[in-house]
Amino acid sequence: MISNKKKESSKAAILKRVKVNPEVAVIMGSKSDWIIMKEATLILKKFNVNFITKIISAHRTPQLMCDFAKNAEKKEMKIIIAGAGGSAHLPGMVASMTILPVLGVPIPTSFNSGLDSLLSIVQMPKGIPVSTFAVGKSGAINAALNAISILALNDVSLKKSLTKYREDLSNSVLRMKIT
Ligand code: AIR
Repeated sequence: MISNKKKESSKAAILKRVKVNPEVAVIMGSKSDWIIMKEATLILKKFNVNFITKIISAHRTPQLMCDFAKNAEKKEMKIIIAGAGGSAHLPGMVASMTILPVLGVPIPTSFNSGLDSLLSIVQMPKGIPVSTFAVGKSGAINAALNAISILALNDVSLKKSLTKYREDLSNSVLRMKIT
């Protein structure tokens, strides 16, 4: 027989664990992508969404990529944000090994400002989707906001925060003045 006190503490522990578990993974092909991908993490922090960050290169650490993608769901991840530049195969390859939503962020490169990254991520053949965002910081920010809107489907407080964020965005435009 478990006492009420014990019941309460085990309940609290489960709630705490659920809250602590990272729901979003922010992965990238190289440390050089961090300057862009950091923007996604700043948004996630702003909304109090727990996340992990990891450097995974599709062609330099293929085994790590497979292990990560195959275990992400078991680790209770809900969304993967993946940034890569050049021949940016990381988001597509990860998407091929998990049914979690993969949000791809094309990293700017010296080739046409990152057109190579954009096309590599956006041109997935049918069957394995990768949601693709703008090249660079806007893309990283929007990928995080999109992750939040997906999580908000089952999270009332996140939905409220997102609504407030949109209101603030509108107000910032209404306050704009041309002097
Ligand atoms: N990259 C790394 N492994 C696979 C890919 N596509 C990308 C990184 C980075 C670019 O190659 O995402 O944008 C250059 O990486 P580095 O390490 O040379 O700076």
